[in-house]
Amino acid sequence: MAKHNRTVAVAFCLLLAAACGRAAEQGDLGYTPAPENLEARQWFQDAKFGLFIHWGVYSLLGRGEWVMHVEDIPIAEYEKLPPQFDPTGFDPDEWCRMAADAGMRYITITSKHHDGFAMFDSKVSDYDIVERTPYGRDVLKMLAGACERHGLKLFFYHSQLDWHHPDYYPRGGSYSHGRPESGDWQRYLDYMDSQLTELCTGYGKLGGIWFDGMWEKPEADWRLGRTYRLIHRLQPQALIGSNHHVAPFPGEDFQMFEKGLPGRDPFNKGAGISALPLETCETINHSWGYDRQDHWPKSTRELLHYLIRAAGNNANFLLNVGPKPDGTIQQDHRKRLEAMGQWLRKYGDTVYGTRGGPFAEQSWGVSTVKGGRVFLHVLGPDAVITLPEIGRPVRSAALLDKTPLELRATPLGTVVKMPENRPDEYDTIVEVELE
Ligand code: H79
Repeated sequence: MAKHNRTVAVAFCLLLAAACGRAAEQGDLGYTPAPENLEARQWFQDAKFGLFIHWGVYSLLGRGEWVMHVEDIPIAEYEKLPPQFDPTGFDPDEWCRMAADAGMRYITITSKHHDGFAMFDSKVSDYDIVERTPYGRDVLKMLAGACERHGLKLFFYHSQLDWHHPDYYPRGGSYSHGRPESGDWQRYLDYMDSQLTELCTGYGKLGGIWFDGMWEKPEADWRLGRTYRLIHRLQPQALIGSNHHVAPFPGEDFQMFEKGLPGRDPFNKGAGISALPLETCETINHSWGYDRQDHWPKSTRELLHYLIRAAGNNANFLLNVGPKPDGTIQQDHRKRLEAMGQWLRKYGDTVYGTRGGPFAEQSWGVSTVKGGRVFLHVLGPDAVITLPEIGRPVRSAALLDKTPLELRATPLGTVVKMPENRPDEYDTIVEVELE
């Protein structure tokens, strides 16, 4: 008996040690989100729609934010860009008005992209907008003030990958033109933590931090636990997410997907779909940073359907614009955002504050649910739609103006007859009552 107990105790210790080892690797033992953080997660899930902004000195070239890597531009050449960056047309209130009119509830903007250039007044580096550009102003601070005035929350996109900092070493697979074959990784992480401290202390209450770039060195020690604890200590309500394409690590508060609905994004490395709030991001045209050759924006219909499908899949939609180097936003992109806002003013009730509905996505569209009300979003011209069996019979179905729709129970599920005249060109919304 004693021997058996010892065996059990040893086995338990081994298990515990293994579990601790795994958690220690990720640098965080038992993350418990603060009450403010849990509340912010609810807010985030209710908010549903945000504006993503990729803006930096790369915008000057108009060939996307990856131009330094794609054209293999030497650092000394790239450093000639900041002295040309003078966005005299930048009006943060105008950006916020545009976002709010589009029905967006938050903005996520690049504080630093892979090129390493800080779009804010950093004291731990001189490679920043205040010290290197003729404009000389902290655009993030200006935007933070405007967000406050327009009731929008502000998130910072921050690249962990850095093509400029000498201590970003060992490097990953991207840009390396003539960079030194040495560098102090821990010192780089200290630098990143210092910049994050600046971002978490000088810009008011943040919505969160949106990390990107650790996918380049998935095996490296990123000291995630330490960095995440720092952010959570300074800004308990700030939501941390990271675009690493794998399952969320402890300390993260939402899970994101790039260019695809949850689990269907092209970069997915078996990330699964976690119980955290979800967000998917996409561009209006084909580029994140300004691309002056890309005149092919997605249609309002396609963008609205993306938002609605995201909601039906229990996720937020973070839709990107890449402002021009002068700080203005392309007219054709603005027009689409305006149209989305018009639609949301009519039908937002079936999107904001909802969660993914009881019917999984079907060929006809998606469902959302809010306080027991179930909405079907029929996105195609289907004459009839079939609701799969979910163990709760469908009692009735009606358009939002209460026009009842005919139902028929079949072995495949409940068939709903769609009206001949559709009240809306993008989405026929049907409210169903379940038993
Ligand atoms: O910030 C945006 C992108 O810059 C970043 N994540 C989003 C949110 C991102 N990092 N990596 N990727 C996206 C995918 C990389 C695509 C690439 Fe390419 C293919 C890089 C080089 C070849 C596409 C084509 C981008 C530049 C050329």
